[in-house]
Amino acid sequence: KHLTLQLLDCAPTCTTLRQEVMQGLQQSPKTLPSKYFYDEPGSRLFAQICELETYYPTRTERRIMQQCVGELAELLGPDCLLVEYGSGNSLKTRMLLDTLKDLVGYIPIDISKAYLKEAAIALALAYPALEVLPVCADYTSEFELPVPARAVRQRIGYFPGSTIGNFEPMEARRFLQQIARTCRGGGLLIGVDLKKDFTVLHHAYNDPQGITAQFNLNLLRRLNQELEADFQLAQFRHYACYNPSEGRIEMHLVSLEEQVVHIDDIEIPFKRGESIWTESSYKYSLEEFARLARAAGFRVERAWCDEQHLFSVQYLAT
Ligand code: AVJ
Repeated sequence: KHLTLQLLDCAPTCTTLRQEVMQGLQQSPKTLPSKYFYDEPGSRLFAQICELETYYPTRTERRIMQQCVGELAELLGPDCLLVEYGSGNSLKTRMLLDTLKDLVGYIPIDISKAYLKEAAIALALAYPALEVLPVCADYTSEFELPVPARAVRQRIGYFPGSTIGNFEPMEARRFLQQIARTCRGGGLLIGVDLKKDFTVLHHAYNDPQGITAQFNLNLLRRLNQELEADFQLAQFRHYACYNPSEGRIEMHLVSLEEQVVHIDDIEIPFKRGESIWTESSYKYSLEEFARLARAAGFRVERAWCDEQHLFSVQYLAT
């Protein structure tokens, strides 16, 4: 049986990528937006990270979801529209699709078009009664949500994986405010990684198989491919460490030599040991996150944790 899905395409253009990359690499310190990790190979590498023994967030979140999904279904009631920010392979989402009552539809939003298409088709085949309305977009930009055929009682945002940690706290608040506007009358189910022993954090971002390093370096490969840049991948090294005073993992690509990289006609000089800051991953205490959620116009209705308090899944009501 074959199936066609209408995909709403608001993907960032090559021009946007070029502008944001140029801007980041001409700053000091040099930065690149972490959302650009997720081209198709990047999304695949991220899915591999999620299966790593050292990467505790995914399996811990999955375990918490198993515990709380029944209670959540009672809390939310029927006829919800589920809107997922950064849906990736939608694997965790299946727990919600299996349990929420009379779901009106599912809107997976992702920045990687090819990966989104594949995931949305797999999902539509597995859930033939569900209306799946994929949107390819940078979800921090302005875009319209598609309207499902059936009437919606409330919109429920879904933002798992602690991707909220990739935002600077100020931007996190602004983004949560945007979701609160979109889901007014409903709420947001969000995964939030918690502050913990920094050696656990360190190993989660420095796996012995080097998958996280590949994921980080893939960004440079992508810029070579899409912007015809000339990064030599062997001249950069993955570096990740926990910054305890800022409460965040910082991920960098460190230049092993003094070198010059070209994009268009622009020369980007690197000193030996100079880094490109590619990602921050903020960790919150439950209190810190509750403050952030309230500042964004939500109230924490429920917060579920694993026994070791590694990770939390929270339902925020508008
Ligand atoms: C999915 C963005 C939350 O920060 O832990 C995994 C991404 N980066 N390993 C995270 C990531 C390096 C991940 N997020």
